[in-house]
Amino acid sequence: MIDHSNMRSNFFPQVSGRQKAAAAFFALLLFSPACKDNNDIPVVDEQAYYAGGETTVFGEYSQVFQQPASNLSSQEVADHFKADANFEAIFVTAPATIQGGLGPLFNQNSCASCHIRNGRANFPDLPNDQGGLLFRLSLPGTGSFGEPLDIPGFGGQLQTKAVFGIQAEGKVDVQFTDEVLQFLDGETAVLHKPVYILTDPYTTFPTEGLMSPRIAPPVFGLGLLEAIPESAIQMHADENDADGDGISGKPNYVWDAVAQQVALGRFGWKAGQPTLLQQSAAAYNGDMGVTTTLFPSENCTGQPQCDNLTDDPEVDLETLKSTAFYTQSLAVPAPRRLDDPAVQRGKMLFSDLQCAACHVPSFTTGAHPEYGFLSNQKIYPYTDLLLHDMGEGLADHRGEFKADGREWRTPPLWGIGLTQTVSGHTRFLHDGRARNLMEAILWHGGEAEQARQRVLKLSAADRASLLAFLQSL
Ligand code: HEC
Ligand code: HEC
Ligand SMILES: [Ca+2]
Ligand SMILES: [Ca+2]
Ligand SMILES: [Ca+2]
Repeated sequence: MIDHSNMRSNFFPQVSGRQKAAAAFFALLLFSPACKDNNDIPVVDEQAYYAGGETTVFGEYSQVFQQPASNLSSQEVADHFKADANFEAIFVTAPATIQGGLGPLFNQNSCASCHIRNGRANFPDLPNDQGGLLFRLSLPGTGSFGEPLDIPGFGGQLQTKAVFGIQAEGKVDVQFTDEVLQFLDGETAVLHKPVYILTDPYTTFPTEGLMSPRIAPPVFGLGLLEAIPESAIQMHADENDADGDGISGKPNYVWDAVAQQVALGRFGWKAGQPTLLQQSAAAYNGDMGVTTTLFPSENCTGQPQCDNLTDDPEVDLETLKSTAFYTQSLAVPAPRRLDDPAVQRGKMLFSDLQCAACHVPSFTTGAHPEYGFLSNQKIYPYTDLLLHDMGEGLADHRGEFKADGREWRTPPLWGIGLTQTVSGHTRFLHDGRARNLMEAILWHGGEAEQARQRVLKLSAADRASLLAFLQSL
């Protein structure tokens, strides 16, 4: 649960104009070379402290991803805390008067047990693993809307747990191979490449079956991402790389089960979900075995071990909407130390190295269809919400609507510097393979290969500055 002591403070970083000028002067003095546009004294964009616009909260503590947006009305605050209880609610096997309906197949029994403190899940090799790494499944090919094809007997997701009397679908073992990389200055980094092996399948798993590993990502700020106008996202798309910079982001278009039509995908590591309502309903169904009005069939329909009946929704529409509201009404944490010379240097490198071409620093939200507090906010998410070919090293070789087996959605970077504080680990990327921020960068390939090559050529001081910038977010 949320601990409300001491952290709803709304302090604005106390930096005097003179301190800022001094910091800027030092930045210039110490770090002049290389950056093209370094002739001006770097100016701190004060507005960038409000990474989530008026929703922003300030502070650096382990519950900082669990705060309600700062601009909620008192009614919305009350709704948020009701929604918080849904996100935390632990489901149990039916029949039960409250929170019944877990399974028959599931990965976890509550939203919060994967999205721990609303941050990212632990990788399975960490001691307190709670199953927050799950596997999407499909057969090669696509359905009529471009959706992945279910595997008979397994569906679209591997559930590693089951209620009494039913067999879990299987388990996954992970093994690593190491690759050593060298920076131009001779320093080395080791990339830890996971290989996943399905074990104990309850029935034969087809040899052509595809598996895509996905770690639970942070869930704050998502209402704001939902409110970015589609046209603003499309503006950054450049599917055929017309401008020749080597980067060709493309939007995903996915099935919207409420609107019954194709819609822009925004959520999930391949942007496979169009709205937070649908993402939440899919999570209830796939991750917890809990049916809703949106997805009323149990996740093991079609399996010989299930009754194949469509039962009453185990969560009603009001609760589903409320759970989605939780992820819509969380605050974005403010960046820190933006006036630190190393952070400023890192920020310049971030754009010079081409990171900002995909991790687009800023957007202004449009009118959110339901919640005014998300509308017209200048935000700093560092994502374009587009799909990019990230090369063979990160490929899962499994498509999802318009995303192919090498493409991933640029993840937002806001709050990434708080990962250690919130989660007690620093595992990154779609399956949590990277053990720190530098490894995450060095895994980049494909459209980001040029950016990666530039990072390998940086001096140790510049590498530290780039990391200092990421840590400030
Ligand atoms: C078994 C672990 C697990 C459980 C339980 C779980 N999630 Fe997730 N969640 C994930 C994973 C993994 C992803 C990424 C999915 C993908 O890429 O397809 C995700 C993605 C999301 C996202 C999208 C985040 C983004 O940045 O795009 C939201 C929102 C979300 N989950 C909400 C929920 C809610 C609400 C619940 C409970 C009803 C829930 N989750 C339960 C693992 C879990
Ligand atoms: C071509 C687009 C592109 C470029 C250029 C790019 N990134 Fe990324 N970045 C991505 C995508 C896509 C992912 C997710 C990949 C995955 O999870 O497999 C990612 C992931 C990350 C992550 C991990 C995020 C998380 O939530 O786990 C960090 C950190 C990051 N990028 C930083 C950088 C930095 C620093 C640079 C510049 C040196 C950069 N990126 C350049 C697209 C890009
Ligand atoms: Ca159920
Ligand atoms: Ca399944
Ligand atoms: Ca381009």
